[in-house]
Amino acid sequence: MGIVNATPDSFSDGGEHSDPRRAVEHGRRLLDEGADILDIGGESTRPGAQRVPAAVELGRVVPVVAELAAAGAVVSVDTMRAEVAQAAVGAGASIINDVSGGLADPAMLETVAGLGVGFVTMHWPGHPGGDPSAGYGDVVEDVRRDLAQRVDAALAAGVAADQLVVDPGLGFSKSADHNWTLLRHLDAFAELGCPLLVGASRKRFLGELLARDGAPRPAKGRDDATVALTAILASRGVWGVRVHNVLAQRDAIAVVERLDG
Ligand code: PMM
Repeated sequence: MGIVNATPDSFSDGGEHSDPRRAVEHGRRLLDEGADILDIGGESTRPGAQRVPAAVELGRVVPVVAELAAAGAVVSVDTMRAEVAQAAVGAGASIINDVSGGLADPAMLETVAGLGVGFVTMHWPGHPGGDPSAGYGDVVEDVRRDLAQRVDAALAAGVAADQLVVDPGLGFSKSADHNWTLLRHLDAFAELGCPLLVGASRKRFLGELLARDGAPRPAKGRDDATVALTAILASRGVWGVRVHNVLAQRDAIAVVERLDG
């Protein structure tokens, strides 16, 4: 899943693709590099980001979805708003990727169910309207339990079981240690019975791992570490990785597929 951030303030590539034309160009490049899905977002979720009005998010996302879907891409839209999900699917999107797992907008699950599209339910206790100070006992068990509840809520709202994907939400209300613990225990999520998506690309915990003299490695210097993780995740049977640099991940996945046969 290649990331197309149509926002001026995302943490690793914010601003580069905020003009819809440039976001479309970027999406086409990721398709050429072998992306199976393009994930288009019009609202940054980085720590401290302000929410943007729905009209602004719609204006950023819909034209980019329309062009990339018309170009043959499978398009996912990274949104917490039912209204944006509806318009994006009208423009050709076939997956809604909601970092709040349907909690930020009470209309989201019913909307997705009615649209009959895929739904990525991500774990984020500090979502807008959630508890930003939520702590963990056992992070793996807590995330597994919360995701199980989100899956149950989606099914109860009428989302088809085969349309659901779960994501542990690395970095969302989680420390670097939490992220590493979750990555070490991804098998705990298998019992949810849904494909697993993981978004580690260029995240801060990789910058902290690669820090020099106490200074985290800047976001664009984190791609090699992202590729290393992608290879491991692919060999553990993860369904998808949400990444900025598609070509390098594709190469890693080709190696794993050839080796594991
Ligand atoms: N991470 C970000 C945004 N959306 N969606 C899913 N499903 N999983 C993630 O880990 C995730 C996400 C933040 O990263 P970005 O600002 O580079 O898009």
